[in-house]
Amino acid sequence: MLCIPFLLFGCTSFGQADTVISLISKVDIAPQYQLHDGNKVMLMGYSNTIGGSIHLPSPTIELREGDSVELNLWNLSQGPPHTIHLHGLDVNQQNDGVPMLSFAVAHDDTGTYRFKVPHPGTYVYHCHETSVLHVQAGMYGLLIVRPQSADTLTWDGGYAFHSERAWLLTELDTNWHVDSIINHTYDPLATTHEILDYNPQHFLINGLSEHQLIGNVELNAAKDEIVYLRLAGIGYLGNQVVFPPELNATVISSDGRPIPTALQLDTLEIMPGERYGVLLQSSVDLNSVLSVDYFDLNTGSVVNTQNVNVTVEGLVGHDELQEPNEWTIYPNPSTDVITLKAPDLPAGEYEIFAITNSGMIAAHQQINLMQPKELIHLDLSDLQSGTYTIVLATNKSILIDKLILLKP
Ligand SMILES: [Cu+2]
Repeated sequence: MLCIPFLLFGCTSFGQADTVISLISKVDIAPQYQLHDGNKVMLMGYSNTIGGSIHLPSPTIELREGDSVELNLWNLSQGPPHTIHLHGLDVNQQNDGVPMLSFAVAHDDTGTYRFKVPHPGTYVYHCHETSVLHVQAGMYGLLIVRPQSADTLTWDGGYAFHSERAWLLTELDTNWHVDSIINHTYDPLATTHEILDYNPQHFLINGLSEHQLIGNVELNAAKDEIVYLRLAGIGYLGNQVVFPPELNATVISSDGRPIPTALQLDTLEIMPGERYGVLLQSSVDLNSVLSVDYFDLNTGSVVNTQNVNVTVEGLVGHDELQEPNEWTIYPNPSTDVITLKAPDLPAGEYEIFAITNSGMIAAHQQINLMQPKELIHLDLSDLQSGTYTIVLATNKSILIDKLILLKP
């Protein structure tokens, strides 16, 4: 393999990967990360840049199914070695970031993980070196894999959605975020590490808590808008998410895999390291609260609850494409073939779906619009009578409407 010395990363091969991502592991030398009570703590984390401060969580890695990836790590954290473990992603052992089974990157050194992205879903990445300490220190982030076909689908042949949110749940114990721990000297035998009891005082969603959630971590949607909520737990407590019943929360995936039968529920339990995909859709206006409990894994007792504001108002738009009112489906009700007319639709690749009330895809067709103003036809003669949601999607946008199918 051609290997060219590169300014930032010692050795980078060009032309091999569809996606190249570079992370730098860093450490704070003074408290910088601000908590809800105004106090600041020191972090150890990953960043995209040499300068600037470290954030919780570390940057989200976004990948596309099937792409070949080069993930570079440059360790600038002054002390211990680090890795990037791709939690839940099926890559080979050499590239999975478990130090004893692959490699670790020493201070001032670089390393590259190479893999082909196996499956769409929600994952987490974190350091696997002295991981109890380094994960709490801040070395974690979300990893999201989207399917090849469309950004508005959970996976090929899966569920269509209008918008998505991703929430990473964890805690923070300020006693672990002090100089002697965050800037600890590397000791391969770990004899000098004295791990304190874990008594977190901060209960985080995407690194924020309490009033910090307002305006940052909220669920604002329109009526009938389908929201795909990606949830992941990376703390040392369990989480229980309680949804307002009006959101019709439906769990469709677990740990990055579709579950065989979608599960409608109001309460979802998430254990450390687990990930879930949940579809939310309200048919009524709503001003409510979604709560996240943090509970002790030994005793089961709830230690803290964080509340996320939920607002549903307005109508779900056809607003991502122009001239929404021009989008029509006819005939409606229909008996078999429907015609979609959207005069201002640009030429290009489209996907059409007919989705049942329970969220399953009943019909799916790929369309290549050669010119604007072309009519799109969809044969639904194999489907049973009922109400369907018709979705027209591109990589970036989505049109959605209800159709009634009445069989003779
Ligand atoms: Cu580490």
